[in-house]
Amino acid sequence: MSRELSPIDKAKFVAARRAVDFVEDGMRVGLGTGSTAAFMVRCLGERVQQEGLRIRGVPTSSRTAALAREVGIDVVTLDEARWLDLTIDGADEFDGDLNLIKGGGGAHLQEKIVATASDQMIVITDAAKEVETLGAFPLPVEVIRFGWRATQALIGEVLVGMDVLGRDITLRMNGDAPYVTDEGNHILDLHLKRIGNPRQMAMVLNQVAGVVENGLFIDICDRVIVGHGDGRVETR
Ligand code: ABF
Repeated sequence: MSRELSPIDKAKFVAARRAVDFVEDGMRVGLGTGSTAAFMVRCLGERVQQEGLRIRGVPTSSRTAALAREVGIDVVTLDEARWLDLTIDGADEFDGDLNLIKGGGGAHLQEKIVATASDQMIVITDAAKEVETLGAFPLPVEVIRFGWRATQALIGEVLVGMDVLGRDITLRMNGDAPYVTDEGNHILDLHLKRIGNPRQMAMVLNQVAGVVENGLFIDICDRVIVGHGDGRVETR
């Protein structure tokens, strides 16, 4: 799978392949969403097919569920698994404290539920995702559809007192229509540019009426595996 890849895809692939080494027979594994996680699912599928690895996979999105079934992974729901041994997922940004911004793929609600119902979370990324301070990537916030414009205004008000560089909030679109998540909600993207206090931001946002979940993963990630285009892999 790795021969004809572009440097960025090679970076994602080598990180994904390294993460799969942590999966042991009999594990219940959370399966992330995004292109890096897709490499991981395919690598896991190879181990299932070639080694007879016995795992139960809990997908974090409908897209991942389809791919996992395609490669022969035994897909179960989180309720059936009850608890997970390990979740492997991608990210949009990570900082020195291994705090993350996730949700560029529109699945951070289910991703956060799965990750927090796991003994361990491993994030797989390329080197471009490593930042000094979170926030350059727009922070996704999942909101219920009812009154989403009011929720947007309320979020704008709480941002006034926060340590950020930007305060634009946009409704994520899917073509000409608002994006709708697997749970039937909308996503607001917060263009904050720099989040001075991610821990505080994560708590404040989830207090706003209409907010379901934000894309800040604080104290959830245990290990980040960083891939490089030349095939090198680092662990944070
Ligand atoms: C998903 O992976 C999302 O949370 C995040 O936005 C995405 C990163 O995508 P990619 O691996 O394609 O860069 O888990």
